[in-house]
Amino acid sequence: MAQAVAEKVWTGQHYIAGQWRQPGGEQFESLNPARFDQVTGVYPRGGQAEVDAAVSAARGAFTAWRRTSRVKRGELLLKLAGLIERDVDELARVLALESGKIIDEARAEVVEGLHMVQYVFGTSRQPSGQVIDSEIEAKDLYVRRKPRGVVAVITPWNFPFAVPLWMLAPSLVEGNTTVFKPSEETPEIGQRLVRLFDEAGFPPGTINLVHGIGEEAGEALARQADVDVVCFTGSYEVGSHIRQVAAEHQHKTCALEMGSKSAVIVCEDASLDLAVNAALLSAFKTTGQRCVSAGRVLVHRRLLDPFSEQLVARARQLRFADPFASGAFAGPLINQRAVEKVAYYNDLARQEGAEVLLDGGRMNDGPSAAGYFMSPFVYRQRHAPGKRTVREEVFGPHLAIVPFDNDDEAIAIYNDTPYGLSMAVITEDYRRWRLYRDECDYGMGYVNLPCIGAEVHLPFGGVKRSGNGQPSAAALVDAVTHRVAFTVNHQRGITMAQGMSALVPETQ
Ligand code: UN1
Repeated sequence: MAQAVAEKVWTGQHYIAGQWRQPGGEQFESLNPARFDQVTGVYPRGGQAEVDAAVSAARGAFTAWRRTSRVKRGELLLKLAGLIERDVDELARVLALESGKIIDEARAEVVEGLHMVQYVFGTSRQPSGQVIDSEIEAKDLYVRRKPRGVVAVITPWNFPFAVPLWMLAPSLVEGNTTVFKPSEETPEIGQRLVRLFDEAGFPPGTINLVHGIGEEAGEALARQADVDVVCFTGSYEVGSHIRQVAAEHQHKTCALEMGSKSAVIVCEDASLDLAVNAALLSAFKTTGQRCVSAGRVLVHRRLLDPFSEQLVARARQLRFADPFASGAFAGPLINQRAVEKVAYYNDLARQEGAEVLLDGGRMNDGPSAAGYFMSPFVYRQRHAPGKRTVREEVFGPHLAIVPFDNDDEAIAIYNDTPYGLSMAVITEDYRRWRLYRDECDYGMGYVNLPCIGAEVHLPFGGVKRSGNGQPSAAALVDAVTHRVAFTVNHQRGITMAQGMSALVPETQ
């Protein structure tokens, strides 16, 4: 067992039906990825029994919650926003310690979560439907969104505060009740968030928390028959499994955000400085561990040499260090499995004949050796059939520079992966970016920016293996509600639409 962190080790509890519960039984530890000899907390390892209890609590709370005024539900979110604002520093500290995200980024993530809560509060006095004219003058047609019921929220460690709020806040304001299973890598920040929901006064059962391992608690939650919607962000492998599990029940729907091989595309007329900055931020911020991180930068052959030179020179200077160290650009990877995966792809790039420009890898010197630190690996590689490193997701500081000769080729290369999440095009030509906008497969597109950094009042999701057509953040409302149609007649007799006769023969 690893050594305890000097300050107090956190202890986890489930939160079910408004009660904090600490059952005996198996537990799991969470480690500090920057100092993996430090245990940050110990958490109960939830399974079927806890999931069943949490889903039943959510079901029990549903009727009263959906009958509560939408405006009142929104007001609780306003309260929650105030509490997040009060605790920004402490939340950022917990997030950085547990996930390895540098403190500046951890803070930005807490702010992103806060923005989501503020945005959703703002929707609570917005229309929740439409009134539409009928072809019959005496009728009014209404469309109204209704909550689906119990929403399962299964979230990743790389955005352990903002992503749960993308899902929880819209679900709750629309009148659903929720069961939240945070990643086992980042249970503490998930629990801190639920403590704030509790403090804000959300009624018992509206939000429930079950800690546990993905294959156990996560699986049980996705499979639970009384769950209506599964919201999931994570890998394609787990997401596609969840999709199959959800399909076992007729009523269950899911909103999935999964892997990517996102890219920055540097056109021949690009501003070189801007292109290099955008590529560095896209590839190496968050140590390449955003779903939207760029694993590829496609570069017009005319700029290939100066771009590669500048990028490598600048990448060499980036400091991957403890999240609390001043001047850190990014922190460690999340765990040993992640380190092995990145090392595997670095080797594979060599085997596939890449020209390695910056030979990164595990950092074994000084304090870095005590954490999951890796430095950037940058290589040039032609796009060709069978080359895996330019198509598969790596989720770490591993960047392919891929040359192209014209826009059509760049678009073909960009689209030749199983994914479609995020794309940035760097160009000074307004005609050109429109072509990329329309021809590339993605969910989030950018011009003259990195391919990371979306704001919460946009839809967030992807196509192909990156999503299932149900984006999150501002668009999640579509996944957690259904739209009912309602027709009201204001005359005493009945007139049917489409010219159909409403005459019913009298009995003789
Ligand atoms: C993720 O990529 O896992 O767009 C979430 C961004 C952030 C969210 C990223 N707002 O980079």
